[in-house]
Parts: sequence; structure tokens; C-alpha cells
Amino acid sequence: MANKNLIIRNVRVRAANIPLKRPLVASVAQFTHWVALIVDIETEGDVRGRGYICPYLPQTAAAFGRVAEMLAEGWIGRTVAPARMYDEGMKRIQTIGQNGVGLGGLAAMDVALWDTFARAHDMPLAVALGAEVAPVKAYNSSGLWLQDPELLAREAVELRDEHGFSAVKMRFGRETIAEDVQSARNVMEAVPGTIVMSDFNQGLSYSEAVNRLRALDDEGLHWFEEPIIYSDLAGCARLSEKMRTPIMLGENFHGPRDMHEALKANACDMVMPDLMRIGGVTGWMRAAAIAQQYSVEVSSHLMAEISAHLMLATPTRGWLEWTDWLEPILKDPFTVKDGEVHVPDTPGVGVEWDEAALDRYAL
Ligand code: SMN
Ligand code: MG
Repeated sequence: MANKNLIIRNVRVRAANIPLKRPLVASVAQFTHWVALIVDIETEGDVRGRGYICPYLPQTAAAFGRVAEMLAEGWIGRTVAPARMYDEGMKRIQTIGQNGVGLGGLAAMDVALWDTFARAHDMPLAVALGAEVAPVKAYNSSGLWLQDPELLAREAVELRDEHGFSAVKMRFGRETIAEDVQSARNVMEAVPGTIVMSDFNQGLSYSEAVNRLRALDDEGLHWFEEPIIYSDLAGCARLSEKMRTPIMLGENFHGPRDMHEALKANACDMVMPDLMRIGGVTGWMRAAAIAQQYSVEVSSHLMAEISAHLMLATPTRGWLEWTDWLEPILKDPFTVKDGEVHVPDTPGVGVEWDEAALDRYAL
């Protein structure tokens, strides 16, 4: 049965470099702007699919875009079949590696394909994935970087009160352990009763991590994220054994297989895949099925608008990571109320671009 709304006529790929309200200062990198790679699919019918991923570095966004274009060139005139096209795309990127730029470019196409698919069937993405539209519990991750510990208390209150959040995330990796401990206390005291996640951004060696995590283990933090390089699965497993606070990994899993390897190795207690690196919607759903078999909670990493739909379809759903970084290019930013993100009850993901903003921030 031919549905013109599913036949791909044209694909447009572009990038935007969006200024951040609060600059990011992590132990591994600093950002004043946030990059989005935007994919628009035009069909032979009325449907226009939208997708985005966040490829981090403005200098390499074009490389991700080129992979997306290469895949799109082969799919003009084809009927949208996202899961099937993911498998084809994986074969296409085999020679450059089924990870990194290759998988990120495929993820960008995959998200736009799923958006087109859901719109063509007049369903929100979550519904097209077999779930229902509902509010998604989220933590505010838009701040609490490696600032002076004194400034953190005020920012923690701001972040909590922005949309009535019940959870926020702070970053660790200051010069001394004492400064990190003081930072944790400043935040916890400023927002009592609020859940506080923590992230080390892979900044520590194994032995540094043992000392620092021990010093922080009694502070009541909800998780310790990426204390050491994520690919040292044995080291992460030893930390998870030693600490009471759960170890979180996931934003650096490149495809579902990486998640499976980490879970097999007991490297973490919780996972939080990144929509781009896990392989878009298709990669996410396959990863979520693996996490379920290990009874491990799945939270998300960035790209909140799309991830919110995926969380609704994730059997062991944890926390959605919320940031407002994409809002400047969105026509209708999602509603966030009482710490929950409200997925719009409209076809697809529910994002349309503010074209003037995309022009202004074009990369
Ligand atoms: C993070 C680090 C750098 C850029 C964006 C996000 C962080 C997170 O690891 O988990 O939010
Ligand atoms: Mg992180």
C-alpha cells in the first residue's frame, strides 16, 4: 500500500551553533555554544519529518552531516522504514566504523526517519513506538558546572525553581577532594529534599576515583556518573563494588553492543544512553531491551525533546536529563511543569524550527 507521506523526496542537512545561557565548564571540556545537526525530510505527500542530534564540536559537525547526506542520497524515492534503514545504514558505515561520526550521522537520519514515520501515521513518536503520551520525570542539568563552590548554592536554587524540578545534576572534578565535598554540601544544603545527581566526566584516574568517591560516598548523591574513562569497564566494575552510591555510565556507549558489554562486565548500576551515540531511535530501543534483561534503570543523556518520547517507550525508565539548550531554535519549546516534561500530543516528536533563529545561528 503506497503512502505518499512515506516516500522520501528530499533530505536537507544543516547545523546551528546556539549560544548557551550558562556556559558549560566540565573537567574535560568547556562550551559557550551548543551545536545541533538538523535533518529535514520532505516526502512526496504533505509530511515533513524533523530530526536533530548534538555532535558537540562545531569543527566536526559537517563530518556528521556528510554521513547523514551520504545515507540520504541512497534513500531518495524509498519508502520510510526506519529500523530496516538503520540496518542498511550500519552496513554502509562499516568501513569507517559503526561508532563515532558514522553512527552519529546514521542517528541523525534515523531520528528524522522515525519522526516522518510517526507523522505519516498521525501519531506522537511515543505512540508510534507502542507507548502512551504522559509526563516524564526529569532532572535539571542546565548548570552546576565546575564553578566556585560558593556560587553553587544560588544556582542550585535557581535550577530547582525554574520549572519546579525535584532533581538537579552537579559536576565534580575540582582541584581538591575537599572542594568537591564542599560543593556537594553547598548544593545539598541549598536545596534540601532535592535529588542530586553527580558527574565526573571521566576526569579521574582509577586511584584518584577510589579516594574521591569514598570521600563523597556518604553525601547522599543519587549517582556517580563516569568517574573514570568509560571504556575501562573492569575499573568501573571495581568502583561499583566498592561504593554505595550507584555508578552511572552510558553517554559514551556507541551503539547497543557497548551497553551490553558494560552490563555483562557489571561496569555500572544504571545506564543513560545518548541518542546520537547509541544510534538514534532504533539504537535506543534495542539498547533499552538489553537494559531490561539486566533489570537496569535507563535514564537519558541530553536531546531531551526526542529522548522524552523514548523514555515513555523504555520498560525500565529512570530520569530524563533536561537542558534548555535547544530552546532558542524551537518554535514551541516543550512545557516543563513540576519537574516533568510534557510531550506534546501532536504527530511525531513535536518540534518545528524557528527558521529565523536557525539562520541567525547557522554554522
Ligand atoms: C555533559 C558534558 C559535556 C557536555 C554536555 C553534557 C555531561 C552530562 O556529561 O552528562 O550532562
Ligand atoms: Mg555526563
